[in-house]
Amino acid sequence: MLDKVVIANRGEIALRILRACHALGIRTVAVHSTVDRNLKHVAMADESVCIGPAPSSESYLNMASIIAAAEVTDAQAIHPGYGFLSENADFAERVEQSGFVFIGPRAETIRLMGDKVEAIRAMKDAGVPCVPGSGGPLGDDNAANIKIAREIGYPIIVKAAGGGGGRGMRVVHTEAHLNAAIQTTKSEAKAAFGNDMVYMEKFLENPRHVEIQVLADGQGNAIHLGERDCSMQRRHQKVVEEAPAPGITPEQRAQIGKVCVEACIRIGYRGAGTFEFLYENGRFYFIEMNTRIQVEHPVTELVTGIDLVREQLMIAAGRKLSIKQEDVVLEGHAIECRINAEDPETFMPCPGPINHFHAPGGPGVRVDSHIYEGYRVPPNYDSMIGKLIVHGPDRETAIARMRVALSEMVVDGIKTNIPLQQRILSDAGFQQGGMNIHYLEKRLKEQKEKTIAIV
Ligand code: MV4
Repeated sequence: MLDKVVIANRGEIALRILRACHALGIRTVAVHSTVDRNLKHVAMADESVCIGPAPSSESYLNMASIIAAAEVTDAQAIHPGYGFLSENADFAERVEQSGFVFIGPRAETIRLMGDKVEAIRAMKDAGVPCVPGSGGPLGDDNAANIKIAREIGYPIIVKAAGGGGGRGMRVVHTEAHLNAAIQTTKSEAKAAFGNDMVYMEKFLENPRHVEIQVLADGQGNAIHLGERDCSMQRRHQKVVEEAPAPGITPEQRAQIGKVCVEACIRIGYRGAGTFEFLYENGRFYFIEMNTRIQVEHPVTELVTGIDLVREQLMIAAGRKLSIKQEDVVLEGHAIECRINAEDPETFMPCPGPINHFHAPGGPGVRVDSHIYEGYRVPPNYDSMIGKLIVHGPDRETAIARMRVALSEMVVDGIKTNIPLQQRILSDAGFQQGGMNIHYLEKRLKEQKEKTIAIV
């Protein structure tokens, strides 16, 4: 087993990784910025190293500082968590070249999945169903691009190969707007990602976001852990996630899961990974692969009973996967609400002091959070202060447990989105299940218009 791991992240995921390490008897090194010296996991870690000032560009994104921290503490491996350097192929490469284990896929795999055109090509070749599209980068020939779009059929979406997660895309409804949209997306992509390569897909108007969790050991073994529905989102930020996805049959799950597993084996995938699909009219369309542990991983953990971060550590230690596909049995239903330090109406971040904190509890309730009374949420990072995750024998029970848990939770001193989460959990559409990616934004717009009408 690994003996010492550097946790190259902060907040709830740093704490989550620390707990998984300690449960395996692995010592931990917390690396933190100056404003983060009071983080809960920093106090709990065996060692800690300050890696720079508050701006993440100088701390959590500072590759040299993080690798130096691994060197001075004589650690063996680096866990990047999510965000920050987690999907940076150059970082993974530098970590390995410095003699440490990067807890994630090979740098080459991260690079492949970071190029969305290449990722789609690789997945299509591996038999994964993709959105009808250009099947490659768009050239400068306007007439050729018009022809591609006609074949796909409008509306189409132009996406940057270097984008992902909702950055660098543009929907085109008619031929008259196509070439200008390609040019604009190209120049935005050049500025944002230093790469002006763009591609085209059929624009799916009302899909759901359904993603498949996989684990692979890079030694020829891979399994899938079913899917999560992440359609409840606002501006590409997920708000509520659940597993399993409402309405997906065991047969559909087994079929798409098998396809993902075969793709993992074919590309020599290693570690935890997520295949992101759009799901519309009963069909899955691959859009991207995430090569990291994700924020919403706990819902999969609760329905499968598998500790994903533990598995990441075991794989990084060179162990073969010990779980067989037939051992993966889904039980019940899990829901996660992201808890953010933000105004529940305006969504403005609200950093500040936590004067009072009561965590909910009871059967099937899990709180993944680093906050405590007296902690101050700094203004420098993402506003997520934790996740409330519940599990129950069925979706109705999970919803009931989440509503009670939200009502029990007290976070005083700052504004949080708990009131928003309560409204979502009480919403008829959410309760019905299977709403698409536009549902939450539509409901929020309706509510805002109503409020203005009253005032
Ligand atoms: C799409 C799409 C419709 N059709 N691609 C946005 C995030 C990025 N991962 C891909 N995204 C989309 N790609 C085609 N061909 C709609 C979206 C999309 C979306 C996807 C998942 C979750 C939320 C979303 C919100 C708006 C648009």
